[in-house]
Order: sequence, then structure tokens, then C-alpha cells
Amino acid sequence: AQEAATLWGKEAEAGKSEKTKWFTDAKFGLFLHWGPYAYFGGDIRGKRYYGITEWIQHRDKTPAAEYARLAGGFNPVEFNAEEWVEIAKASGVKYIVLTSKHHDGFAMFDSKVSDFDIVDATPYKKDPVKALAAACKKAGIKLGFYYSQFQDWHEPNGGGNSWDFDPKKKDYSAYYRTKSLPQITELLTNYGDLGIIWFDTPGNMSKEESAEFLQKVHQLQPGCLVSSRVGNGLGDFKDFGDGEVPPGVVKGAWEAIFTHNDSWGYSAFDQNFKTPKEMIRLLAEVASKGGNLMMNIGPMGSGKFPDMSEKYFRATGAWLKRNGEAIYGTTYGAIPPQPWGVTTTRPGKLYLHIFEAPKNGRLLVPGFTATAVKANLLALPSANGLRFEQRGNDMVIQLPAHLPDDRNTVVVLDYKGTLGEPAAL
Ligand code: H79
Repeated sequence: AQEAATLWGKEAEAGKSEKTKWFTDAKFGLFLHWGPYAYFGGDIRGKRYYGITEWIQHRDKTPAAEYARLAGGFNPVEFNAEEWVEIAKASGVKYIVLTSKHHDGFAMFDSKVSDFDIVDATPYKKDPVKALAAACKKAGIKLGFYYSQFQDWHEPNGGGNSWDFDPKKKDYSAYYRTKSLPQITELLTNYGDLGIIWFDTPGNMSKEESAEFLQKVHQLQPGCLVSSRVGNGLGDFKDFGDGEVPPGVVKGAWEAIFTHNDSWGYSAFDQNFKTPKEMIRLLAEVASKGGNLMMNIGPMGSGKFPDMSEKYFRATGAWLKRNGEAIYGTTYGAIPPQPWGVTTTRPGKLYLHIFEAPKNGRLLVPGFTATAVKANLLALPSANGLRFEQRGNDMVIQLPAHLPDDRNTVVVLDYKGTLGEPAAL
């Protein structure tokens, strides 16, 4: 198939192709893992499981019928799509990816393909995906759907009760013809324009099966991007491993995905949230390597975000309000990581993300091959700017005695000429 040859790296062409431009410019996304596992919150049948709570059925070996019965208690009456999107906006994310169906096989949308969905199998009876799509459209934020296309613990042919499951009895092709592909069609037909279909864990899908998913998405919505976890080297952008940042600059369209605490799905006993300082620095580090950070929130069974997630995301958004120019629409840093922090670039501007100010206040930027025009604090510019001095390819900037933000103070350096291309992985 012709279209199946659209490998992410080639198509993205330094991350600036027309189709992926919104994505490579976005830099910060919000991943949402939400399903019946949020209602369990890491606690099922009287047993507690720390971390990866969306895997609770598998870890607890809960039989599918029993899981379905318990899932019938899921009733997120406090869910408010507009509230979620308001928090997302205030956090500075440019796209949201919601789990439309995770490995437990439960559809968070009104599906005609399977009754194991929020409308038919819970007292909630409404379609939260519909509400979220409407709120995102209104707010001008891109929406994507996570969809587990290979594992489905509710269906024997999707893996079923995999702890005692005989893979030889699994007929994946029957599963994807009768559930995965039809549900993908529903998602791409009933919820307006989508930014992303985020496939996950392709297992041992064949190249033809991966290609069929990719083609189905592109056929129904040509502008919708597909994650590389559709399998077999296909997809419109690349995802690294869960919680993984590549060791250096990577060209093309890509994303690093992180949990906010130690779980994707909501956990009632995990308060190990990344602080705004950690989030802001991680975002800068990923941008300095040329990628997006998609960070997760696990909304609660009630439909609300955990307080700490909301608070820390909003704080990150407040930083972005003042420093977003150094993140959105930038490319990887022309200068490699330094003892003081990392850099991002756009034509004529080099952004210096300072995590640790040098003791003597003299910020060294080695390998600076362009001609500096002016230097200033991005969030708190002064009329005269900062003093700088260029000796050959060493640029030294005199910083103020106290930097205004000990999490990440950005200095913007305007320049003429060209900076070298960093080595890419
Ligand atoms: O949706 C999130 C994860 O649930 C999903 N990808 C992200 C985005 C994912 N699917 N598979 N994995 C992650 C790998 C998971 C492996 C493990 Fe386990 C699950 C390790 C511990 C629990 C299963 C049970 C394998 C070992 C024990």
C-alpha cells in the first residue's frame, strides 16, 4: 500500500511538514487516562496496587465478567468537560489525548460496536467524549484519542483473561475486524475533526494490520496524525518509551510521554506528583531536543482532576504565559546542554533556559558562531538588556545577581548570522 510508506521521520521532514506543523509547534500536550480503573483508584476486590492502575484488572487477575460487573459502579457525575478544557488552557497545553478505550476494553464513548461502554454499562449513561469534543472545539484546542488496538481484556480474541490465555486461540484478525477497526471508525466519524489517534502496544500485529489502521485513519480524516505505536515502523510521529526522553537531539515529529505521579490511571494513594519546577524543566529539556512533552493526568472516578495535578499544571501554565516564546514553535537548541541548562531556537533567537545560575553570574555559551545583537530576560526584560561579550565562539552573558525564577529563567539572545546544526541521534 502506497500510503503505508509514510514513515514518521521522512514525512515529518525536520518536523516542519504541513501536516505535522501544528504538532511540532505545540510542544506541550495533556494525556488523560480515564476509565473504570479511575473509579477503582488502585483498589479492587479489597486489594491495593501501586502504580499503573489502568492495569489493575490484569494485575489482580480479575475475570472479565467480574471486572465488567464492578465497572458498573463507575458514575462520574462531577465530570465537566468545559472545566477540564479550562484547566488545560490555563496549563498551556495545545492538545489533549484522552483514552477512548484502554486495555480493559471499556469504551468511554457511545459505541454501537460493543455494549461494554460508558453509556450502556454504567449508570452515567452519557457520552463524556462527546462533551469533551464540543468543549475542545469551542476552546480551539486539538483533541486526540488514545485507542488500545491490540490488547482488549474484555474480548477473548483481544487477549481476554491473558494470565490463563492461550495465545494460539487468539484470533487477532477477527478481533480487529469486529471491534478495533469499527470503533476507530466510530471515533473518526462521530466526534468532529481529530488531531491524533494514539495507538499503543502493537504486540505482534502484522505490517498489513498496522497499515490498515493507518490507512483507515487517513481515509476518514486526512489531517489526523497517527502515533508510531500503530506498529511496524508506521505512523506520523514517533513516541519514545513510557517516561523516556531520548539522550540527544532527534529530528522529525516526536513526543515524550510522562505520568504526573507514578501512575497513568488515577491512584487514590499516590501523591508523588512532579512539581512545577520538574515539569517546567522537563518541558524545556524535551523542547531542547526537538520534541513534545505530553504529560498525563489521571482524572478521578468522580470526574474531577486530582487537586495536585490541577495545581501543578496551572503553575506550569503560569510560567508558560511569561516564557512560552521560548517553547512553542521552537526547534531543538543550536547549543548542546550546558552545566547551567538547555537551549531552544527559532530563526534569529536563541533561548537560554537557566536551571542553575553560574556562581560568578557569567553565563558561558560555547560554540556561538553567530553575531549577538542583544540579550535580555524573557519574562522580565530591562530597558538596557544584559551585558554580553563575545570572544571568538565563546559568548559570555552577565546575569543579574538574582535570577527571577529559580525553576527556569529564560534569557533570549537575538542574533544575526547562523548557528551551527547540533548533532542529531
Ligand atoms: O497507557 C499507558 C500504559 O498503560 C500503556 N502505555 C501507556 C501510555 C502500557 N501498556 N503496556 N505497558 C504500558 C507496559 C506495561 C508493563 C507492565 Fe506489567 C504492566 C509492568 C507492570 C504492569 C504486566 C504486568 C507486565 C508486567 C506486569
